Amino acid sequence: MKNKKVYLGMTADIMHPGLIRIINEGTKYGDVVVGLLTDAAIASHKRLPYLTYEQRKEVVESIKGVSEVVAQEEWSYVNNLRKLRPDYIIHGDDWVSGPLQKIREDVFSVMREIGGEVIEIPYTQGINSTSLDKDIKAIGTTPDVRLKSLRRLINAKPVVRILEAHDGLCGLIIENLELYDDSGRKEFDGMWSSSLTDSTSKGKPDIEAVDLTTRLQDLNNILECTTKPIIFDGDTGGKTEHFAFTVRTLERHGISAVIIEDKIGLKKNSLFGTDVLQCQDTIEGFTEKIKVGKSSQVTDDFMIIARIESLIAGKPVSDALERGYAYVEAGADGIMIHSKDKSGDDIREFCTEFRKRYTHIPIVVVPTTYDHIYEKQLVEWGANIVIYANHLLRAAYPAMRKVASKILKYERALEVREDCLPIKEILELIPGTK
Ligand code: SPV
Ligand code: MG
Repeated sequence: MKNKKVYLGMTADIMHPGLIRIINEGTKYGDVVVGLLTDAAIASHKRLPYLTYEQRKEVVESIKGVSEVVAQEEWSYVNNLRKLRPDYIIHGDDWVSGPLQKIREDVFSVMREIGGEVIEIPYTQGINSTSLDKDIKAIGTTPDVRLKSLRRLINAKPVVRILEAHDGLCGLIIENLELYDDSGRKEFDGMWSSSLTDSTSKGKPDIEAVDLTTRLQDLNNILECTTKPIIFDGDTGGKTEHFAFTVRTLERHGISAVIIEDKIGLKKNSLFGTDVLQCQDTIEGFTEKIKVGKSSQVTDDFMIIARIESLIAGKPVSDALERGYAYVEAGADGIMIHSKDKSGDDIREFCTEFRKRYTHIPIVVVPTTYDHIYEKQLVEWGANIVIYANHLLRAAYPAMRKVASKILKYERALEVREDCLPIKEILELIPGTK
């Protein structure tokens, strides 16, 4: 007689005795089939696992008692259970209450439908993926793991949400902030190292006057206290010959991507649009820069993203598309389309057209002026990465100015007490301060 089939769903990022116990329990009932959650399934509800799917699969396949590993492509068990029709599913009893309750209800109903049984075993207190998740964060990351994580996120999530960071504190907000609502868990996926905010925070104009070495010093503070991926604003990329070195330097630091814009001459911030002289490079000139960059990178995972400034320069969407196609053909790993138009119409038109030709090349958008458009809409148009390019600095400056003016006005600090983080909280903000 055929053995009974036992289904176990797991992430298996970190092996711990709780998982081994559940597998051992499973073997008592039949052949254990592990439904290993893919990156995409996990990213919909939790941070991306440390190990890739293939790495986790290799580990789980080698565990005694595991007969087979199959991919579970969704957070919900339902589709796999219907497909595999196991006799049993085993799960820790931690799902009886809390956020997994709905998952449990669905599992019970499918198992009833297919005539199987749900077995709940006592949850292993103290050792579970969530508590280990915190420990692994404390260990930090390596440049290699961080660098790779952006491509993994693009593949795993409908939208990769990036926020500007110009110092370690911004980095910590982006690293740690999470929000739960009806749609599940939300977080920022990574950081944008912006030329505008990097320059402004140093009291310098955004004209490539702050050199790479200086920008890397501050970026290093962010790297020290975070693990999420970083996209570096490379301005024009500088001279083509210099860009080759920039790429290697960024890679060595574990930066995931550089975005360079197709402008030449003295760079001015794009949001000036045609109010200042902005000179676009020729297609030939810029594709050459992309090619040189691509041939100088050491890893396979680093991304060079080409930023199209046609709309900023007042040119039509057709010009932007022509450039986009040429940049992709030259080897760009993604396209950033920028605009200062408030409607978002030109971005929608570009994305929709571009997607007809290239279904998978990542599109990056920066909704600074068209800020009424929701991420969901941007994704529907075809965007993969949304960068909130300057918001933390724009938030900090008025808050600091307000406090400074009030102290001047009242000639004491009592009136700003409410505007400031309480002393107790600032002392507790960074672990290890006490
Ligand atoms: C930056 O953040 O520096 C950018 C985006 O390049 S923008 O300021 O809109 O040009
Ligand atoms: Mg910039």
